[in-house]
Amino acid sequence: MAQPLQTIGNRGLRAKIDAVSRIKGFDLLLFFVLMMYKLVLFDRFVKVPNMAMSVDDVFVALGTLALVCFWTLWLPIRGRILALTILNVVLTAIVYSDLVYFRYFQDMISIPVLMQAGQVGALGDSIGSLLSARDIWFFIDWPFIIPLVIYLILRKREYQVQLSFAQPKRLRRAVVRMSLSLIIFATGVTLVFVPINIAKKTWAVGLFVGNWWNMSLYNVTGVIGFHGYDIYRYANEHWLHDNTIPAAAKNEAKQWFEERGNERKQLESDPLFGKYKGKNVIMVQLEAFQNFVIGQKINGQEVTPNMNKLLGESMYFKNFYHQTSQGRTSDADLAANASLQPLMTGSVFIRYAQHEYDSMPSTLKDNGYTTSVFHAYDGGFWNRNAMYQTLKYDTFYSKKSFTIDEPLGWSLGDTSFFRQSVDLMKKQKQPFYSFMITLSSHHPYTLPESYQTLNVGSFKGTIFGDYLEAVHYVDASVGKLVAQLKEEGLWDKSIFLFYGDHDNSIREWEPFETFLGKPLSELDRLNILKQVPFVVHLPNGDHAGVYDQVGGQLDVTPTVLHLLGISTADKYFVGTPLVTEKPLAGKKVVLRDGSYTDGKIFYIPPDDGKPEHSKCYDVASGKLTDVKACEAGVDPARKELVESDLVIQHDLIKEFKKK
Ligand code: GP9
Ligand code: MN
Repeated sequence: MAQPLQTIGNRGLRAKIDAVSRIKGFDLLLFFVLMMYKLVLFDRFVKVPNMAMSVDDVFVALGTLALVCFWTLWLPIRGRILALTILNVVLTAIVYSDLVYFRYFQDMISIPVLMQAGQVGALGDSIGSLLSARDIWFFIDWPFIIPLVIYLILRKREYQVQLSFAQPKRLRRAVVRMSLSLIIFATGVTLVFVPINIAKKTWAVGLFVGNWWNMSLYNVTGVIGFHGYDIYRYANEHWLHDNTIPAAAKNEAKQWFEERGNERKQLESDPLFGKYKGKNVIMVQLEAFQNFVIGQKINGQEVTPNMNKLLGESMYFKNFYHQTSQGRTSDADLAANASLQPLMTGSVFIRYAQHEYDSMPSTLKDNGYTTSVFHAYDGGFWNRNAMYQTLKYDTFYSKKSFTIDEPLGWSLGDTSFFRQSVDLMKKQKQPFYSFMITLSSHHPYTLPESYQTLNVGSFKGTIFGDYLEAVHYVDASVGKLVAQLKEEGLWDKSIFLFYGDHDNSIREWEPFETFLGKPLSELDRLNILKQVPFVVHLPNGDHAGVYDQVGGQLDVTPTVLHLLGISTADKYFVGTPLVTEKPLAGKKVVLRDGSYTDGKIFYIPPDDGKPEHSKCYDVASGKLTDVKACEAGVDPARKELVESDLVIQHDLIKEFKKK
């Protein structure tokens, strides 16, 4: 009897499927091909500049896939097909979630992000706009492989026959499968770890210690490798080590912070405490802006003419230090807004964004302020999306909030950045706290020819000359910012302040000496490297002048809150207010490496840890002096670092506040 056409067709298809599925290792091959295609697709879609997939990245991606699937060979054929399909679905979901998250946050999803309530949820309303029709390419295989797998699994009998081979054959097959799985595992390890180790030793030195952006990790590890590393990183920091600390250590930390709080409490009787109650706070963190350029001229031209003018009506702290470590910009931000010492390794923004902190934005928010932070770069950089939520800003205006109408360097030119930021802040409910982080003067400082308006003479074309040009441009941008704040009527309603985040990483001293016209001693060099300007403009130009008392970034928040009359006695801050009628006696600035200065002496700890190799400078003469003159301050400086680290790493602020 003639069979219906359809059945014949089905039979033909079935026969083909069966034939293909009998090709040894076809399922594994298919898994690799499909997943590689999706990983390449992810890379194409995120398209981070200078991070396109290289040959090494392809090896790493293949290696991570091998490590994810090698164990499926232990399973009988049907189990293996099912496991590979589940892996495909799960990995596709992870890769695609990363893509959607990246489109909003310019970052990868990490464990701290998943644990941070609201971070992924923040996508909520925007989710529609984050999906694109071309995303269908990630799922294009599912309508084929899922029914195929169901079909193959249902064809139980066929496979039962395959599996009912005689006992010795079974053993042999098991041995073959185990060996194959071992080979795949070993290949995976090699493909992943060889290129990563080479990168770690060459162009990505320090990436895994002081990493600055999950995308930079992704650039070396790929998507799957990133998540593997992220799990390891989190487990290592939170579970693998015994993180409990003795109650006595906690009490000591609490006591230390309480004593600091008391010092600030004493200053509440100062006449300046609360003198500017209710004023807006507009604060600028300037990229790589060092103090040595302030007031300097080159070939008769002022390097920072606008700032020099502003200094005439502002408080200028000329012995002010940045206190940053490996976390660079993010460390400066932490120091200035949370008044805690950055960690020795890595960035607190990345490592401990899920912990609790007292901060300028959270304190001001509690006091009725609208709080925002502005930075025209990818929001995921330095893990800002997560950290700014932790610090309790109302709004983070990252690159996507700005129109790139003045493309410059990494992103948007500071002039336009300031203009657009003020346009946003002027609409806010007052009083407000607005924190702006600039970017145009970022290493390597090269500006287009048309932006080079300073005659740097013999420095032309050198990194030092480019730095001076960049600083000159930033100065002009600050000048325009001040003019706009005046036009908008915000100038005298606000405390305006700025400081530099860290040094410019130029380590040849010859151009500095030529520029400053004098040889530089070790102490001079240290001061040049560590000092950044700190300028506070108070309404009506009150208290303008040059102040030589020492201070550092950790003092910024206590200073602002002091002027606004908000007590910080019970806050877990390290710093003390700098703008007081009488400077705090015995004030010391402690730098991350354990060096400290009180303005009279400058202590430098020994490189090799041997106390006899430490150095003590007499600041007035610039000469080395007896180490004994510095001794008394060494332990207190170390203690400040230890207690600050303890509080950050063990989330003690949360614990202390519960009690
Ligand atoms: C980028 C900017 C630069 O967002 O903060 O950071 P840096 O490299 O100076 O630490
Ligand atoms: Mn920086």
